[in-house]
Amino acid sequence: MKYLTFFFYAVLALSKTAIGAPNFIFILSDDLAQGDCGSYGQKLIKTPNLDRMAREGTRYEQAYSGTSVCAPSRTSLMTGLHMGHSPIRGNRQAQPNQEGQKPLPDGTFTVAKLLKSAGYSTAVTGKWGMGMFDTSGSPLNVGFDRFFGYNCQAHAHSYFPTHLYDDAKRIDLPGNDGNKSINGKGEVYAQNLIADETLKWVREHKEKPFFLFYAITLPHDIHQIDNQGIYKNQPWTDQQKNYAAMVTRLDSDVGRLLDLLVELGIDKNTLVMFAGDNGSSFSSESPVGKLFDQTMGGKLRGFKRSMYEGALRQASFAWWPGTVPAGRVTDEPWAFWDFLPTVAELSGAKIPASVKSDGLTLASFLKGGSAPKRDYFYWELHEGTPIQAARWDDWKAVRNGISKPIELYNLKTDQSEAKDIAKENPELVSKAAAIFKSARVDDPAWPLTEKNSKKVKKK
Ligand SMILES: [Ca+2]
Repeated sequence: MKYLTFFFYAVLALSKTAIGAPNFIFILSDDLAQGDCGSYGQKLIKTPNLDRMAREGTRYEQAYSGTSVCAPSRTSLMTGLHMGHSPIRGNRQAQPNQEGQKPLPDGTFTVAKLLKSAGYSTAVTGKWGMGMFDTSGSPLNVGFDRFFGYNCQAHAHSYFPTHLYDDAKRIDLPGNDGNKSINGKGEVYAQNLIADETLKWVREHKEKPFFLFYAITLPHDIHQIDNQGIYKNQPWTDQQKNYAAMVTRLDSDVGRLLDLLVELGIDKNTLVMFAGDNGSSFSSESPVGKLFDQTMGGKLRGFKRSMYEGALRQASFAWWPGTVPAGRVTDEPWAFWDFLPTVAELSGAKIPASVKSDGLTLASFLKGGSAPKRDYFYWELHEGTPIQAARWDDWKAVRNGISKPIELYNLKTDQSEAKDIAKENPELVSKAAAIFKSARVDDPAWPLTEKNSKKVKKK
């Protein structure tokens, strides 16, 4: 009888999910530069586990984020929408001096909802930034069963915060000062706790399909670390040492998760994707950007909050032993809004007919095939004057404000976007202008005018 009961529940558990449906983990790092990782050429900062992902999996030279700051980039990843259709197109506090960003609107469809509908367990750990718990954008209202970490981006500026959230419940960390300067200190380094809770959740959910969105805040500003580790005695500033130690901690926490998947025997049934959420927060001339050569010798132009490749191209890997080819490096492009249709295909979960994703499935590309063909990629960003970018084939167009001229670059011959060839190519500029118009729907919250300009703090 006992066995019959077990069998009954086992069948019930499997009935909503296809047998053998893979687990999905998306690890998102915050403000990591492509050039911070060893497999992209970094010499001073050690990233052995990300290097392992590249060696045992596939490394992407042209993986594009949703846009070039946190909240909208994450929105694109979660919703399958590019910035022309995204409900969030810039970082914005919901209320001044309160925790939480402008929330995802009621009814927003997400990767978590999709997979939950197919019987997956779902969790997000780390930093959210798409709505506090009492709003429509709460992670617990958009398809996640489990939350642990920071809800608010501003709160996440402290790595020794006075509190975190366990689901929607505030947990106090009384030994921490919550100081948002490099001098912050305390008893609990938030990422250590977040990493432990993340691994615990995976361990508890190993038996049936799960989706984990692991949004690690490192190495985002403010640059605080509990231990400078192997960089302690380097002749660098504390900010440089802390930054390097944060990238290496991010790396070792990725390693802990990969090791756990192997230990639990679920590595061959788990797709792990890794990417930064936007480019470096440092210019190439800043002490951190320069010391660590984040632009890889000037290979990529621009950083966070711009529309150039250094802001949009991320360090990115896919790891799924036996399914994703080992050691492959590809420069075929893809973007965050492809993640939703990709997991739909790989899991067999059905996207409702009313939901239109801007993305294309990467299922075959991940397994060694070619990237899907598309008409264009589109980005915009509302931080001060709204800015736009588009890419089709090897052409890249950037407009740094509605009244600014459209710049045009050929990424094949000019990856660093050094030579604006708009004047010589009026027909391509016209094409870019048409994309800048047709790729987007107007949203009163994100008007494409220069009137809502405000000064944005630059590092
Ligand atoms: Ca970020």
